[in-house]
Amino acid sequence: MPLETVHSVCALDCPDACSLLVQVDTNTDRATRLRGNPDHPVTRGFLCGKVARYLDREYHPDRLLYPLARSGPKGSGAFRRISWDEAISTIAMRLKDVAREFGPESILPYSYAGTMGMLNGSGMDRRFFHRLGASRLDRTICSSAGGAALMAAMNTRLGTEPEQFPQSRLIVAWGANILTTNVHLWPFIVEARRNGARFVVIDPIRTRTASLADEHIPINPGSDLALALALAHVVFRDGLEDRDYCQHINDLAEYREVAAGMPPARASELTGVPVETIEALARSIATTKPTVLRVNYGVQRSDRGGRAVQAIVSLAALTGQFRHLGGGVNLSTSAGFAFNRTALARPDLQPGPTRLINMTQLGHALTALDHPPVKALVNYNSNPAAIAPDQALVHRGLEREDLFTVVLEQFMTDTALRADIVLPATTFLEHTDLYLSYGHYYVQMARPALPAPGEAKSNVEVFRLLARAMGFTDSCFDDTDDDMIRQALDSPSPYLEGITLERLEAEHFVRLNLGAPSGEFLPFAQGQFPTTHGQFITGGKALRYEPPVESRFGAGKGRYPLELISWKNHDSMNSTFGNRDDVDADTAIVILHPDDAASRSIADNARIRLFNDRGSLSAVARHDAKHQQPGVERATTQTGTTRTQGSK
Ligand SMILES: Nc1nc2c(c(=O)[nH]1)N[C@H]1C(S)=C(S)[C@@H](COP(=O)(O)OP(=O)(O)OC[C@H]3O[C@@H](n4cnc5c(=O)[nH]c(N)nc54)[C@H](O)[C@@H]3O)O[C@H]1N2
Ligand SMILES: Nc1nc2c(c(=O)[nH]1)N[C@H]1C(S)=C(S)[C@@H](COP(=O)(O)OP(=O)(O)OC[C@H]3O[C@@H](n4cnc5c(=O)[nH]c(N)nc54)[C@H](O)[C@@H]3O)O[C@H]1N2
Ligand code: SF4
Ligand SMILES: [Mo]
Repeated sequence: MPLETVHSVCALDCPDACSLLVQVDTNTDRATRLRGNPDHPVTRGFLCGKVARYLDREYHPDRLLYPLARSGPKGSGAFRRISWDEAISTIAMRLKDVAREFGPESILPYSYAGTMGMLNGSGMDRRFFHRLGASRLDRTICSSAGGAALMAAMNTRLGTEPEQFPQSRLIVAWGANILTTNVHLWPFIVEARRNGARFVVIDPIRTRTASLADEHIPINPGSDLALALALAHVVFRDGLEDRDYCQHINDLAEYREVAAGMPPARASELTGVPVETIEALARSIATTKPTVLRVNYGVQRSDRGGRAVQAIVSLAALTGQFRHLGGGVNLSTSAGFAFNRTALARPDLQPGPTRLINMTQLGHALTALDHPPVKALVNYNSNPAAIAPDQALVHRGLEREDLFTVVLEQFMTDTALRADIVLPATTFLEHTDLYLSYGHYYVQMARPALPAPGEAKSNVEVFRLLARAMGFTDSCFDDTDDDMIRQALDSPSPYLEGITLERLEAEHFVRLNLGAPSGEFLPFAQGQFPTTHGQFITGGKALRYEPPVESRFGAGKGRYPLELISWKNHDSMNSTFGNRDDVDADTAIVILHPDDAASRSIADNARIRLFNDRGSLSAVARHDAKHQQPGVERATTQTGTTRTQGSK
């Protein structure tokens, strides 16, 4: 069997952005093996469990192969095969009609990070919708609060390199389930611990990461801001701050004042963390150099979660951790990838100002928005019927007979099922793209390793075809994939200097030009934050703690007694892989403490209904005293495919 090895990149929404090797049988053009590329300095040749089996998804018999048009009532699943010509001309005609009658803002694109590829995720699609004058989508569903926190504190989104973690002496995973969502950081943590580092996890749940820590600090959900302030309180009170480094903090006096208002005893009541634990952790962070705080997106998913992140990042400034290799904070590295997004997305093509619709409010947008109403939805790289909040309302909107919905998909998702036209999409193994990472500092590019099955096309190609059918003659719609990669790399940022398509093609991954070799990037050692005064901003008074409204201490307290955490499923990626049997088997499980179960007479494995004012969820109850605190429930819900639709 003649074999060839092709380089690729995992495009899933994951900080690791793994470098991949695909072994292809050149007689059949079929992949025979998929593995991690051992040469990548961060992802180092192993894969997570999800993608180790990606070829099962690639060759799954349920892959969409041909364009489909709805042939029954909305959502009934009745479709007929149509040609690409018919699909494209129908879509163009309907979009033109809708634009003529209701204005182009009645058309809404809906996409997120099904692929992290720049061309297929924020390239030709953006050009198309800008030129059309469609409503713009505010892509808020995941990381906006945390991103805003980094911007407020440092005016950039940079984080400690994974390669530096072995030098850390104290690693705090704060709302970060590393073994499940960012597994390539783990070997660096193992190395650090071998060198004597302590590993502490702050998480309401005893996750698999927490159970392997030196110390797990369970915390009440949404109370991290109180903990972070109490830690600062102890540091100030005991004079443990890094005085020299504090010169780089813009609002130090205000920060001290706010922290003074959160003594450990008060924080202990709010967070459930014992006073002694708070005192010890504060001392340990202040006196252990270097300490690195790995914060992930768990923390920012509650009221004032952004401020909680800002308070956590502030601890690193207060204790001078930014000075040291192996110190600081790692939430995101994405600002390193200063691609020329204007050239990619061409916002200048917009005919004028257009409205912005928050993607988390899709249900409202589809059912209540007026002037103009949303009359056409073009969905790609996302599965809103499964992942968008207020799901019942989203489904009601998607099922409107007068809504024209186009879905570009690899599988018949819950969203595709409710479409008028479904277009078969390529996977990242089948198209060209350029990749950033939000967990390391290597730019990557991938060429198709495998042929597209059936008549599947890349998003880039589909939006090119649609642009032509709409009569858009701007030359940017003729750009090839390579043209677009060159345009994206043509950036004024020094980080991208010297990084060309040719280099990416030859080297597959290229380190950003950060002015320091791997493991030595220390941008804030002398302050020099890209803020107005070059100083770090804690937020001062804005860090005031208020319990989340729906938490046990919030304004709505007592209304509902339990707090629910929807953490990430180990075996799937948001709703992707939801069609796998083993993932499905683990779907819609609510894990609760036996005390909470007993007081409600809920037996282990009983089918239960979980509800609040917004909706309800049918799930199987599991008792767990080892990993669970009383009062905190944990749900894994997939609802990824037709098989599991409606379970949330
Ligand atoms: N296997 C797998 N990997 C993934 C994904 C997936 O679906 N599956 N999704 C990807 C995506 S899109 C993202 S955004 C990342 C997310 O990656 P993470 O942020 O690491 O994942 P989460 O499970 O959302 O949250 C992390 C931890 O925060 C905890 N947590 C929840 N609320 C709080 C709180 O109030 N305070 C504290 N301290 N902790 C809290 C949760 O119990 C969880 O263990 O993962 C990416 N990787
Ligand atoms: N139930 C549930 N809801 C969630 C989450 C969860 O874990 N569970 N996570 C939350 C978070 S943190 C996030 S970031 C969002 C994520 O929400 P989404 O970004 O919608 O993520 P997925 O559910 O994985 O859906 C991505 C879809 O894109 C498709 N896709 C992948 N590549 C391509 C491509 O190249 N072209 C086209 N046309 N399609 C492609 C995949 O087949 C998949 O159906 O969801 C949020 N909501
Ligand atoms: S999902 Fe993340 S860890 Fe898994 S292969 Fe992709 S980039 Fe790597
Ligand atoms: Mo996310």
